[in-house]
Amino acid sequence: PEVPSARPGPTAPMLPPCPDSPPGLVGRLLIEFTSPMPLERVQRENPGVLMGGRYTPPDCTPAQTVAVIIPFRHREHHLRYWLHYLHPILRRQRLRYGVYVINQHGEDTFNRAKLLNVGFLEALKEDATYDCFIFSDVDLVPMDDRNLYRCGDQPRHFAIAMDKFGFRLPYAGYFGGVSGLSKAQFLRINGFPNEYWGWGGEDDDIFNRISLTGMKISRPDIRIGRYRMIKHDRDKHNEPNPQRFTKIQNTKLTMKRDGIGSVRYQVLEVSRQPLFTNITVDIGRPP
Ligand code: UD2
Ligand code: MN
Repeated sequence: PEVPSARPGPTAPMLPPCPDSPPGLVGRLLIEFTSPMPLERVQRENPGVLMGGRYTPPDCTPAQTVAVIIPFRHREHHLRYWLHYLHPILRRQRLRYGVYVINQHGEDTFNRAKLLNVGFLEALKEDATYDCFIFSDVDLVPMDDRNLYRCGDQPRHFAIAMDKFGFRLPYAGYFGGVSGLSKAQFLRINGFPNEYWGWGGEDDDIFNRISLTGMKISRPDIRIGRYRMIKHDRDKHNEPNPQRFTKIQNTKLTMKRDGIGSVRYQVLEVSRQPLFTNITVDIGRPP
């Protein structure tokens, strides 16, 4: 009988695995936030990005599928810079990825970590093959494209040398800004806390969860993990959370009941934009 040809057809191309070190990275990048950044320009400059902010390398098969999750409210002009800088970087890194902006509805107190939990669940509803989750502030842009937005065998902290901290790690247990966990690592720590309303502490709670489950943080070289943060004032309705100092003492007790297994929210809108998927969500308000 006729043996079906193993030759790759136009519908199912057989591409080689993407290389561990992608060729064509440029290294140190010039990042500035002064020139205006219209979305139309960003769209024009990223024709390979599909609706919803999805991308798949044309020339190789990536080992992972990466969901980039951004906690968000009222930061449209930061998002335009983020999209402008990050899409070309992620493309050069040969990632298969999607960008999810998790937009907190209403004007109640902001809750970054809860939004990130929502992002994890909603991204998986969009595409069940996501196996790596990168959680990024909207105002942070890497200054070096060798800082690969991938997951590894330990949770990864990417934003280790920020301009606002003099390009140093502010303290050993710092896990803020941009971090990445595989699906399995995220589930192992019961996701992130839902009960940190307002600014601060949630990143330290996540660090505690990782340590308490016996995992170790992996970080890039300090020369590569450099970031610029777009200068900003503290937002309205994201005042420093006065409970944060006591809460981070109790992660061991709270992480079992408070996390991805207990997150309650209501999705109000999912809209696929040219460069990202916007998910507007009602996450409630502090008790
Ligand atoms: C630091 C950490 C951040 C987080 C936060 C405490 C750095 C670079 N980042 O950020 O990861 O731990 O402290 O909660 O150290 N956001 C909005 N709208 C708002 C408020 C916040 O979109 O009204 C989002 C946005 O993605 C922002 C992020 O939340 O980048 C963190 O808030 P921030 O930028 O005000 O806090 P910052 O810079 O002190
Ligand atoms: Mn910030």
